[in-house]
Amino acid sequence: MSSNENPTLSISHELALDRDCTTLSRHVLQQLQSFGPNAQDLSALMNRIALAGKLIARRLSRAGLMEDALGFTGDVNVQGEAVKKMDLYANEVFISVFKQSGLVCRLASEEMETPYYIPENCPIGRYSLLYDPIDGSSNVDINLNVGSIFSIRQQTGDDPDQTGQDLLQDGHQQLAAGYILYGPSTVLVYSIGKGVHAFTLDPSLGEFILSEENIKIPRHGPVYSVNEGNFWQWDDALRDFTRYVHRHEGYTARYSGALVGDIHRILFQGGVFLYPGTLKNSQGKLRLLYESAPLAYLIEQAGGRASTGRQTLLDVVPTHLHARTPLIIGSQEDVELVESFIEERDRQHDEELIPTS
Ligand code: AHM
Ligand code: MG
Repeated sequence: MSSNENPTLSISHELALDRDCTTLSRHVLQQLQSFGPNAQDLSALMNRIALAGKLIARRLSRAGLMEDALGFTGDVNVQGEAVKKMDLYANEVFISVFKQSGLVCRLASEEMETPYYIPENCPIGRYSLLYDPIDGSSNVDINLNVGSIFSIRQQTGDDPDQTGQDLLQDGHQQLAAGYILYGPSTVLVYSIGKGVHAFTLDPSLGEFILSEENIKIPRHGPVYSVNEGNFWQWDDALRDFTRYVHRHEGYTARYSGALVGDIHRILFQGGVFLYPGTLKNSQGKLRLLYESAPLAYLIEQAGGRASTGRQTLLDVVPTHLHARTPLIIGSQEDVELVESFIEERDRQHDEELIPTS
């Protein structure tokens, strides 16, 4: 070392450089400690998801200046919801990115009634990508945060009528899951069953760079995140929980209208997100395969809990591709608190049913 070199400075430079070099694909390989074919596949799949995220982030960042980027298409999707131009664009981005990958045989999303097959990838690929291309679409036209949610599953059976029947399995079958949050910066959070890690898009490099490794959700947090406008439509247990947080110090409400943003906050700060069943939709609004299950996988990997209120969310087997479930997700203690209100009301209900002699 020359006499004018500062050792502390050079160590911190080295660390910074090392961090700058931890790209998503390298991280996947490091996590799996392998360069074998499966590890290469997962690394390539994550790389493709990252590319889709970059393309969507680019369009979102300029949407207000473009003709035809914002607003509705005039169509209604399989869920009966009005489709936005960004929904359609993002859905097509994922398809086109994976068409070229050679790895994914089919894609299933919120915007398509049945899975989209890429026959030329099927003999070798046999991975399925399930995704919500733009989650929180109501935020798009007002320049607030939105997200994409993704889940990768290995195709285990044949699907002769191409309706995705073999995808109707529980959430433990996911190989990888995560989300991309399009906020002040674009952040990709993922898990391949080895912890939860966040990458921030560095626009000058055009790369997602590791920004937070092994994220652990606090066991308890102050946030409760729910659309309280639906209070009148909830059952008593959910009203009991809401009254509880209103009457106890230490809780604060946060609800952005985009699940990904709300979950991101809870992942880092702790708390609970709820989308329970309502009078209009007994199973709530959120779809299991490409919204709730991937987020449940991620939150469990971070040490949290996800539940329908009566069942661990990852245990739920959907009855159809676009099946919905109530979702209660976040810090272990806060989810358990909500579950305790449900259990108590169920107990009272059972007691009422017992005939008195
Ligand atoms: P989307 O995927 O069609 O945008 O719907 C899902 C979104 C979630 O991001 C969000 O938590 C929820 O819908 C908000 O719904 P509501 O307006 O009923 O509170
Ligand atoms: Mg959604």
